[in-house]
Amino acid sequence: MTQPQLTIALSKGRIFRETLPLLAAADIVPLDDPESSRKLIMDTNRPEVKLLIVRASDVPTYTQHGGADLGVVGKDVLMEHGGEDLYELLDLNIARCKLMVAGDPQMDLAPRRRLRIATKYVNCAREYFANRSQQVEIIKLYGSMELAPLVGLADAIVDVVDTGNTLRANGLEPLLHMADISSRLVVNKASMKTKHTLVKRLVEQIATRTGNS
Ligand code: PRT
Ligand code: MG
Repeated sequence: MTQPQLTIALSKGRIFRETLPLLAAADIVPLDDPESSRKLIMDTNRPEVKLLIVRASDVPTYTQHGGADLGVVGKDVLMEHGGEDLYELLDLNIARCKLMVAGDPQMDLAPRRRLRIATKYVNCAREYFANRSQQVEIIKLYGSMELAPLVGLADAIVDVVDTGNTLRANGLEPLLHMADISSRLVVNKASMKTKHTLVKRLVEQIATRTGNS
């Protein structure tokens, strides 16, 4: 009998790098390096396990529709996506950062003020400011958010912050803490049923490295 395949979607860069030791705990070692290879489907030492290299923001979409069984994705991306048809299996405790409102340190953020917020996290921003009962106009951007307040496109931004160096280099400061972020292992609901044994074993093995076991 042939074993079912298990596919895991993840993005290259920091998530790939920080996921490697966790996969190794499950005896999964990629046979290529996504930084040098152009392959989008990567073989591993385990013939039944493949890694799919996708944009960070596409991981929930691939996984939700069964393009991948599992995904490794930042909680920021997951919250923004909504996570329909996905189960969150594990907090992997990697690629940690914070989702913040940032802007000029002199900025008046009082809830009575109507703000223009530039962000790629449109849904997260809308929900956060609604909970503060603050009126906002959201301007969707795909990158270089820090530029928006500098040229008067927005009063403030919503973005993930690690060291804060990128903000400071542009004269901005983190102002309001929205959420602590780390990457999560997600599974599509159908795969959870049909590949339960494989998924369960993988989760147990990875959990020994994440402090979840
Ligand atoms: O780059 P691309 O547009 O393809 O996608 P992406 O930016 O979403 O992917 P990637 O690999 O950059 O980030 C993947 C995940 O890593 C995010 O979804 C977060 O969960 C997590 N993460 C952790 C971060 C950071 N730390 C981080 N610092 N994601 C982005 N950043 C950015 C930050 O916004 C700033 O522009 O990195 C820059 C440096 O941060 P500072 O604060 O250290 O200066
Ligand atoms: Mg990036």
